[in-house]
Amino acid sequence: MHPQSIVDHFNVPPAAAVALHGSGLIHETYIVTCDDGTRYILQQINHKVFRNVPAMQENILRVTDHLWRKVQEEGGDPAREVLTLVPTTEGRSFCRTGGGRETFWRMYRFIEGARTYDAATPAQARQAAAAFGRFQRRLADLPDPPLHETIAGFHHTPSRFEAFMRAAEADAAGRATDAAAEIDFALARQDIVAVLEDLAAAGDLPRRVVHNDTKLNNVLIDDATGRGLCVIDLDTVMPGLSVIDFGDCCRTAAATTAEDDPDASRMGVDLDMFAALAEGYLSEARAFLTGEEIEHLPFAARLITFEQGLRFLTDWLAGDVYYKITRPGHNLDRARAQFKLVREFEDAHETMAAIIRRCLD
Ligand code: ADP
Ligand code: GN1
Ligand code: MG
Repeated sequence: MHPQSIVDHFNVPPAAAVALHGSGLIHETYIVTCDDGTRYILQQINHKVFRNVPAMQENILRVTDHLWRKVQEEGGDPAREVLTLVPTTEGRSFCRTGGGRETFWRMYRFIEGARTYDAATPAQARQAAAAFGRFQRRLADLPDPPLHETIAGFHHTPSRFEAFMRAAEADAAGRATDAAAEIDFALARQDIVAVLEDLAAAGDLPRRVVHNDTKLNNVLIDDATGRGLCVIDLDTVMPGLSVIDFGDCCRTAAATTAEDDPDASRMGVDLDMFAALAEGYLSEARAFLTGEEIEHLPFAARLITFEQGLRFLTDWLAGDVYYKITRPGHNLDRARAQFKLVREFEDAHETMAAIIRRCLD
């Protein structure tokens, strides 16, 4: 199904142009420019990954409605600070096409005068982390019922570890030998996989409404003010651990190179960036975080990076079935870069803990 023909299913003026946009690994994102100059984001939803599209869209509607009210109460501009879904001509939050191959699509209003960054300055990193903290704060009183779990066990690291073990055992693509060093690296860290889940199960870490995909490029930064304007990519917003949001932001923003750098030796921790992220996140979140959550912020950066490395390695072993790739060996490069970052987070643990303490003074 061609994206241009999908635009007609949504309640927008006729479209003059549709162009691919963004660097996400799951969906296809397009910018739609209409004859009257208004712009929209059109996304083909990957429904192999998100198997219950109506439930996901229901979550997004509830979350954006709630955020809209919060931003209004705080005197902000909800049209720029909150994503707005565009309804279809039938008044639905997504469109489904039939035929031989079923496809699912949704549309958002384009937020003008802002952009996302794959790599940032410390000031932008501080703003992005503050935006994620604010996002958690504003959703703390989302009324019941709980949001749907859009991907089961999404950040349940023990399950991710089991999936990795099964993939290594099955060796479906005959690649395990090429990844022997990475498999050993992962097996040597089995003892960390359940740390946060055990604390959550014991009631020592609360489950909150969190974002769960806090890559730096999931915050729009305002061109004019440099402020972290709007948190986007809401597919995985659901109950989870606050510290994982902080950690995943560090995984991308405090890294010295891209998550898929083919030269893993370039990967390291930028402690100035880490300090900026900690300051930004805690400026919003320290008011509601428990002592146990604050204490686990540095460890969460390591754990979510390890989990991400496991997921890339699992996909490499399975034959590249989940993440988009643009070159042979892409997922193995990603796993290597993530595991190098895990090692660097391990070495920097005490310094990171001291930075967090300094932010609280
Ligand atoms: P993915 O899941 O593929 O990462 P995103 O929802 O993050 O998809 O969108 C991809 C990119 O499109 C973002 O990084 C951002 O640059 C841009 N984008 C998404 N939504 C909007 C919006 N409402 N306004 C402006 N730009 C947007
Ligand atoms: C995927 O769609 P995108 O690129 O924002 C993935 C995240 C990973 C990320 C790694 C639903 O996110 O969990 O952290 O790639 N999303 C899903 O870049 O699996
Ligand atoms: Mg994104």
